[in-house]
Order: sequence, then C-alpha cells, then structure tokens
Amino acid sequence: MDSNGFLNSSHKLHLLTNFKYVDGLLSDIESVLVSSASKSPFPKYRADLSPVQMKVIRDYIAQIRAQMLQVLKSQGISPPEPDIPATRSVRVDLVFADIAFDECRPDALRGYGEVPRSVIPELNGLVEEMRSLVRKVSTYVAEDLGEDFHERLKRLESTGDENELLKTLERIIGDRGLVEFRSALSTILDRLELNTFQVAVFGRVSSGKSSLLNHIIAMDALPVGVNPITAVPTRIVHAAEPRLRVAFVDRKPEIMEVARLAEFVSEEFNPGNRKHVTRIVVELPSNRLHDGVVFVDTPGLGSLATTGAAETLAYLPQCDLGIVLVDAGSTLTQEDLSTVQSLYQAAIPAFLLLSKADILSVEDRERSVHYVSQQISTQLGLNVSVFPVSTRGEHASLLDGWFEHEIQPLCERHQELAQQSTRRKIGALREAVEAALNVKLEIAEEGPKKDREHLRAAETHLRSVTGKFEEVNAWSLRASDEIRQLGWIALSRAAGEIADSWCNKKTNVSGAQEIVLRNLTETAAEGANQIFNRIRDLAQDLSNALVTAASALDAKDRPGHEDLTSFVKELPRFDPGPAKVTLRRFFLTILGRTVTKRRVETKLLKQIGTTVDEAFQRYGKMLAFWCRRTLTELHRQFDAHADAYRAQLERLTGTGKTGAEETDAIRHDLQTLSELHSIRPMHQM
Ligand SMILES: Nc1nc2c(ncn2[C@@H]2O[C@H](COP(=O)(O)OP(=O)(O)OP(=O)(O)O)[C@@H](O)[C@H]2O)c(=O)[nH]1
Ligand SMILES: [Mg+2]
Repeated sequence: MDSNGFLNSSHKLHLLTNFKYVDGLLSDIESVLVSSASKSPFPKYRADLSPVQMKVIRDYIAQIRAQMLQVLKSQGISPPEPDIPATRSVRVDLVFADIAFDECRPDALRGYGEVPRSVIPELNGLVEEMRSLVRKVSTYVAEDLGEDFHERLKRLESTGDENELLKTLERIIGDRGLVEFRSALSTILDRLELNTFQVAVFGRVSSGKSSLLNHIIAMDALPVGVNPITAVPTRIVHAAEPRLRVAFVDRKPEIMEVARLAEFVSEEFNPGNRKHVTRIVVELPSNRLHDGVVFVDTPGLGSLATTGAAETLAYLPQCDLGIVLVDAGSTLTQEDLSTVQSLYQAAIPAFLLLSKADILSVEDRERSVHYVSQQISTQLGLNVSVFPVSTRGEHASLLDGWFEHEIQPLCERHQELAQQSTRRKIGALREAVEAALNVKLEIAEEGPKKDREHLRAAETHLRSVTGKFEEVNAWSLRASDEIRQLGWIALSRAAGEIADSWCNKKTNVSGAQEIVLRNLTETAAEGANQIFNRIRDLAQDLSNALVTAASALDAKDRPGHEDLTSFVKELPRFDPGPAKVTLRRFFLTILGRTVTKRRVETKLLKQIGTTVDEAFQRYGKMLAFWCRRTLTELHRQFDAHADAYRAQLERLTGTGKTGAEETDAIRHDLQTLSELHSIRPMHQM
C-alpha cells in the first residue's frame, strides 16, 4: 500500500484474481441451489436444503458480492467487462448436445453389440425428435431477439381483433412454456407481416426472371446476367425506406443497404449458398408493391441449375401465384412443363410468359404463343394463359400491359382470401392452445392419467415413424442416384428384345425405334415407381400415426386419412431426348441371339449411348430434387401436427407436477381466451 492508502498494481491484480475465484465458487453454490429446485431427471444433489435455508444462503451470497465490489471500488479497481456472448456459449453447448444425441443412433450402438431390429425405428425416431428439439432451441437463440414475437406483434397493431387474440396467445405460449406452438405462431406472423400475396417467378437459368422483376419494381435491385445468377430465393416487399434484411442459419439477421444484395443472392459471391443464408427480403418504396404483394425471385431450374434449384422446387408449393418464364429464343422443355404441372398440382394459379419477346417478329411471337399453349394443353391437359413479354425498349409495354390487366386485379382479390385463411389459422392455434391448457389443468387436478397404455402406444407409434424419415431419405437419394446409371441396362434390354424379334424375323426398322423408346421409358419408370411407392408408404404411415395420436388425445384438429399422401404428387416425367436409332436387320442373325444382341447393343451404344446416358443422368437428378422436395414437405406437414401431439402425450404420460400458483394462472388464461370470442376456428365460421 502506498502512502495514500492505495495498493500497487500487483496487489490489485492479486485481489481481483482471488475475488473472481470466490465469485466463481459462489456461482457454483448458486447452481447447487438451483439444481435442488430444478426438474432435471438426473439430479446431482440430494435436496436436503429447506426453502428458508436456501433463501438465507442467497442473501449471504448477495452480501459477499456487494462487499467485494465495495472493496474494489475503494481501491479504484474496475471489474473487467465479460467478453464471451452468452448466446455463443449456449449454442456451443447445444452443438455438443446434438452430437451426444447423434451418438445414440442404432449405428453408433452397434459397437456394443447387435441392436434388435424391432427397436431400430423407435430409436431412430427418438434421436430425430431430440435433435430436432435441440436444433429448434439453437435456431431460436440465433434469431435476433429484437425480432421476437412480442416485437413483431407490436409492429402489427393494425390487424385489429386478430392482433388482440394473437397477443394473448403469444403471452400464454411464453408463460406456460408451450414451445410446441412457436412454429405455428411464427408462420401466422410471417403471413401477417408480409401480408402476403406471394407472386413467384420460376423458369430456367437466364430466362429473364430477375430482369422481369427489376422492370416491375422499376429499379435495378436484383443482379442479372448471362451465367446462372440468382442462387437464393429473394423476396421483394413494400416499405417506406429501401433496405435489405438477410437471415442466416447460424447467426443473427443483418440489416443493410439494398446495394449489397449481390453479395448474398448471387452464385458468384455466394456459391452454393456458402454464407448459409436462409432468407433475403428486399424492402423497397415501389408503388407496385403497395397492396401487400410479395414478389419472389427464384434460382433458375434446368440442366445448368445451381444448388439453389432444389430450394426453388421446395418453395414452389408455398406461393400464391406462379409465373413461369420461357425464353422466346429457346424451345419449351420438359422442365418447363413440369414446373407448370407442379404449380397446377399444388392448386396454384399459373401464367406462362414468353420472355425476351423483343427478339421475335410479331408473327413469330403469335406463332410461339400458340405453340406453347397447345403443348401445355396436349401434354398436360391444362389451359394456361400464355403472354409474350419483354423488358427492352418499347416492347416493355407488353410486360406493363400484362401486369396491369392480369396481376393487379388478382392481388387485390387475393388479399381478402389471405385474410380469411389467416383467421382460420389463428382460430386453430387458439383451439390447440386451449386443449394444451386443459390437459395441464386436468393433470394438476387429477394427477397423471391412469390408463396410460394407449397414450404410450400412440407416443411410440409417432416416434417410430419419425425414425423412418431418415431411413427413407437416405434410401431414396441412393435409389435416384442408381437411376442415373440405368441407361445402359435399358439399352441392353432393348437390344435383347430387338435380337429376339430379329431372330424370329418379326421386327422391321421402325419397330426397333419403338422397342428402344419403350425400354428406356419402362426402365426409368420402374426405378422411379419404386421411389414413389416407398415415399407414399411413408406418407401413409405418417398419416396413420397422426390419426392414432389424434384419437388417443381426442384432438379436434385431427388430420384426414388422405392428408399426407396428397403431398406425394406425381413423379417428374422421363424425357429420353433425341434418342433416334437407325438399325437394319442383318443376315448374321443366323449366328444366334447372343451374337445378334451384342451387335445391336454396340450399335445402340454408338448411336444413342451418350444421349441416353445424359437422359438418365438428368432424370436421376430430377428425381433426387423431387424426393428432397417431397420429403421436406412431408416433414413440415407432419411436424405441424406431431409437435403439438407429442407435447400433449408427454404431458399426459409424464410425471411433471403443476403447482397451485400455476394452476390458477392456467385457469385465468383459459378464462381470458374464452372471453376473446372474436376469432373462431374454420369449422365454426
Ligand atoms: N433481349 C432480351 N434480353 C433479356 C430480357 N430480359 C433479360 N434479358 C437478358 O437475359 C439474361 C438473363 O437475365 P436474368 O434476368 O439474369 O435471368 P434469370 O432468369 O434471373 O437468371 P438466373 O438468376 O441465372 O436463373 C441477361 O443477359 C439479360 O440481359 C429481355 O426482355 N429481352
Ligand atoms: Mg436471376
């Protein structure tokens, strides 16, 4: 200590170090106190402290801390600022939790002996459920907390009655820990916030999607170019000031200038979405965005497509109106047809635009429009409106005219429908929350259910089908990959059939062409049907499990039997490409079938080997997209019900206790909800 009564810097450091150590010990004691009150199933300490003792210990801890601070202050020592963000620490722990659950997979257990086959689906399901929960917490922590439900609701003041009920639901979900309803609430808020009528633009790479949207919003906001450009779906919405919102898988969303869009959206600066962007929203003060319209620019489809194409396909069923662009300078492909078909199957109205119409003469334009309409009608049996458009010079009036006459009126009408649909969703959420509260109350009053067997069975059933997702996903990706190699098998089959008929002197030249095409199509269809059946079976199993759970719980939002299978929609068509063969029957057929077959095979390989191989490669890729899209959609639809059922089942079969205070609070919540009569679910409207 110097003559002024102050310690030197080494003394101060020593003091600070020891105080920090003591504070660490006090934190340990605090965690002992917390743990004796915690609901951990693996408590470390026996709860031998009385509530009074705990309180007194806490008070002493507070006093020791206050005095340490006092001493430090008197010596002019300021405690250092913490530099580890709590969110980071929580997320690191969650990563380890995720790994630990993954280590419980049947595969990982094999090292300790064979796992009985009958247990595997349930075990897989258990791991899947646990990891999904861990991931949900992690995503929640990564979200910008400023973007929390509460804040979002505050910004939605104008939604009137619905807002009041939503606020109440948000509070109850938070207060009562009903985390299973967070995703439903989030979906409703998404819809309300975007107030959405989502008009999405689809089409092959470089068909002019981004240019079209730039013209509509009268701003060069989206990057355009000749190579594949757009890599991440981009939403464009109206706002008073221009700004860009980018959300990421692994960190908080960022707000920035619209000029930085290309850094996140383009294949050049964000190849394969390396920056892990989950959502891009461009806010612009454009007049055409006024009526709650959201335009969505999507990554291009087709053989040149980037990884973003899978995301485009996954997003497709969610839009309200689809615009499919076909470059006037190229021909209509199978891919274009299948995009139109997917929209139709998802009951989404579609327009087909012949883009870059400026490169065609007026007559050619008309001819092309006629040709495209006819192709769609003959190949898909659909009537889709086709319009020529352009973004160049005076030709842009085509695009403006189409937008004013076709799109604006639809947007206006749709707003009413969107509002009705949101009201129904809010009503359904309210019912589900009420059901959860009633169960909590029932358990508190009467204790856990006695006849738990059928509840447990429903729980196990749900878990086992959840486990099948992983299995079917891996299997179907492998199967679509195998289809890519089937080209030569199809040709070999065709060669065998041609050889047979030649040796029997039956087939003429045109017959060979027909045999080849039939074999190519049949081989592709066999592989594809296997995949289709397996995924449809899964959908059926999932539906059954949901129905079992719903009836065990006597739930009102019971899904129909057909519900999930209807998401397994028709497979993409196989397109053999220009597989034209010219074969002439030769006299060596007298040498027998084997020689003839080999000879035909060689000819086929030479003439169409590459084309066929490419066709199967392409088809395999399309099927892999289809599988991913279908399974993602199934998972989403399944979880929409299953999350709430699992939580209810767990409540009914678990050992959780509810205190008297909590019971009163639940009663009060139920009362508040019943007083808010303004929103009634669908079946009561
Ligand atoms: N002649 C003509 N060219 C156009 C028109 N619209 C777009 N282009 C050109 O077509 C190319 C591709 O345009 P983009 O708007 O980037 O196409 P995209 O469909 O968004 O492409 P991806 O994002 O890669 O899928 C660019 O070179 C544009 O200049 C048009 O109306 N007429
Ligand atoms: Mg683009």
